[in-house]
Amino acid sequence: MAAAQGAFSLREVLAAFQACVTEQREVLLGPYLCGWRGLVRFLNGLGAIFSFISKDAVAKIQIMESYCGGERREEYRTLQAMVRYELSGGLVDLQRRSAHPDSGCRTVLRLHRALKWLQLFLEGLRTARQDASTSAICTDSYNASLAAYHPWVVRKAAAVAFCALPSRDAFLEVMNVGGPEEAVEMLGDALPHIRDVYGITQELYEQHRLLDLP
Ligand code: 1PZ
Repeated sequence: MAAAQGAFSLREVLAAFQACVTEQREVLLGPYLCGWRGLVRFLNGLGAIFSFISKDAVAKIQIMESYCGGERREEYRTLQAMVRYELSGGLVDLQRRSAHPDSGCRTVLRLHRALKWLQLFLEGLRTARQDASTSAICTDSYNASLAAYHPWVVRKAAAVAFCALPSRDAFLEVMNVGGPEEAVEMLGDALPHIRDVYGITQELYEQHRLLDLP
């Protein structure tokens, strides 16, 4: 597999999520987006069949990067600052997409929902038997998370793409972390940080009633 070549390792990608959380339990958008960039790179290495997924993820990452590098970049340093700034400025469409179709709040919400999929998928991968099917793990994690937010046609396309996933051992190998045991150990180290980022974001969005943004 293409992703197995070169020095690119999922270890560094997942480490970005560890770097997200500050001492004040705020989520830094810089490393958050860096983590997503790395995930997309990894996904692209798995084959062209996943490009409809990575295209959408890239579009969302780009929206966020333009805020983070834009005139109001100070307001987009952390997720907490972003929510405060966008809500107080009336920059979020709460009912339907109209004046602010690409708010940071609604864009991050899509990535946040996908992070739940990632968490479940990596947990599944870590704890599954050696001969387990990656596509089954992926399907289960997707059905338990993101699928609820996707229309039928996207769910169908996702189901087809999942069939193209390699076996668990091959998948652990393309992660480029070392042998399967090392990969499993790395996942064990990385997952608490992903759960943490997810949990903080979920709580923030719950508090501000942002979990259903159109
Ligand atoms: C290793 C296998 C990878 C499987 C990834 C599982 C996720 C499947 C998601 C398929 C959806 C892609 C099509 C785009 C859907 C969009 O409509 C939605 C909602 O956005 P809106 O239309 O409201 O603007 N987009 C999303 O839900 C974001 C999906 C991001 C997925 C990122 C996956 C990263 C994978 C990393 C792999 C290690």
